[in-house]
Amino acid sequence: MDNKNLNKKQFLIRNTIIAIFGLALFLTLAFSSRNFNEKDMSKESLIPIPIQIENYEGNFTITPETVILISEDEEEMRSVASYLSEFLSPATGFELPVKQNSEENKNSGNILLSLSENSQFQKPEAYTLEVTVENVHLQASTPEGLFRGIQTLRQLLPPEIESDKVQNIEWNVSSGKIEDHPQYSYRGAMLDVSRHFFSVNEVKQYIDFLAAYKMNKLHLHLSDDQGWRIEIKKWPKLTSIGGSREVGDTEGGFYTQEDYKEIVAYAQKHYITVIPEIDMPGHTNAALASYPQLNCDDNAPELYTGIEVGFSSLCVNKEITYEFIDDVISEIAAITPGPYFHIGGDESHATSKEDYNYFINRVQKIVKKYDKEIIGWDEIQTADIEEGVVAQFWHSEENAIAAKKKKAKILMSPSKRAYMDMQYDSLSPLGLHWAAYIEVDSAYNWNPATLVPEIAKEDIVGIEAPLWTETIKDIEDVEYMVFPRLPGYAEIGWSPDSLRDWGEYKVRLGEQYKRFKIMNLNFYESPRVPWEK
Ligand code: TNX
Repeated sequence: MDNKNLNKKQFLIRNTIIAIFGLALFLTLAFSSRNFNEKDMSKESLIPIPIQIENYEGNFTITPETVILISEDEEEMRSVASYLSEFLSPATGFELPVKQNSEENKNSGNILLSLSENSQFQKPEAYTLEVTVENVHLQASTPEGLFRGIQTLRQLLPPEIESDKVQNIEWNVSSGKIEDHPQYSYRGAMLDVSRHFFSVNEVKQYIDFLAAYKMNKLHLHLSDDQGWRIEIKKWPKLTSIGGSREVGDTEGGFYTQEDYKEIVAYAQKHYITVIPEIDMPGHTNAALASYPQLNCDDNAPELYTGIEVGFSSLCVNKEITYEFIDDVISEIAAITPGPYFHIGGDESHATSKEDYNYFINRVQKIVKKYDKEIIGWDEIQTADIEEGVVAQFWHSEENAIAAKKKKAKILMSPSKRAYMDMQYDSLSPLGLHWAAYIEVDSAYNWNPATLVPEIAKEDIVGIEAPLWTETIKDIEDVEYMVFPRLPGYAEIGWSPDSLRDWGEYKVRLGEQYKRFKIMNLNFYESPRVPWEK
């Protein structure tokens, strides 16, 4: 072999090696840049965090050609699918049609919503969301489960999806499979419309907030010392007098029964149950001011627009009191499809213990007569409450434990953790602080099943975060108190405790910054959250 040949061979080998390395480098770069553009489903900042996420390769993209397919052509399925189509429309500018699934529709690019009898969907709100490069498949055993899953799909889309104006971006969804269901069946928030009145539209916005985080109960505090907010046809002065003012002596307001039905229907569309509360026997100055005969001395007090509590009481020993309550419960029960009626029962400091228990026992029978289940603040346990009554723990562990012994179910609303009217810190411009300052970490970092050692997960129906409104005047104020604590309460109610960790959650919450901005929320930019600006 001469030198020339050797050189030629070496030259070939060298070139082959260079070519192999070059190709490897090219493939690595191509692959990693593809990964760079692609989203990884398990890294998405979902709230509440789903039980299980499996990553697939690639993205699904919603285009103007995407069709929303439904497995059965029936009314509720159409309504859930239309909800999705209407939700996607403003930001994408697409009018995605809803069609029944059939062979000819099976080409790719579509979103399929289907009902399945599969055993993994035993809970009505359970869902599976599978996203491949070709399509999106959302499955549940009920339309309610599909609705919850749609909220997950919503968070998998870019934050611009929350915009009400057309955004020219690619509507990519990372692919993978999510299997999910809630820990507690009751996940809610309360809105006090008595201290300050909130319009039907404002209540609808509140419902939108709950629905986005898979909450399913809206508790409306409809009466208190400062205002009676729901029309009762047999007792019209409750609203004409009792509803006329609010805290600060500004103009009040009330819901006609038609307004209330509109709220209930809107909530139903979002798979949210409305729970009406008429607070009694205390917190009743507005009713007492409207009808002299409800007072033991037949003298109506003045309307009250301050923020003290615990000074008023219905006259427990007058029969007219129970006729009044019967009318109120009967009219409200008739327009409330949900199973619950909340009788309040808190802070009745102007009622003797004996009178209080007698009163609660009688009212309990009236609520049952109208086929509703009772919820009351934890004090109601001092009466002879029946098995299955829901005691809402807000203040007294002793009451909650006693209620459990009477076979009541416990709804967790600990004021030190879950009261959205508490200030974040001493500088918060809105809110009170009698229970605690509740920063975002303190709101998140607790477990309903271990907070009171004697009360275990099986004793608990769920969690509710109340928003009392002595200092909250309009929806901007509501947003400030609710965001960003509400998503955390939603996660406490939905996600298993084993998946919850403040250090990890605060990053996911921080990732909501752009979304909150696009949603135009007046949220509190807590310094404890690493906002992704
Ligand atoms: C206590 S919590 C109350 C309400 C007040 C609230 C203010 C409860 C059952 N009663 O009447 O609005 O504190 O934080």
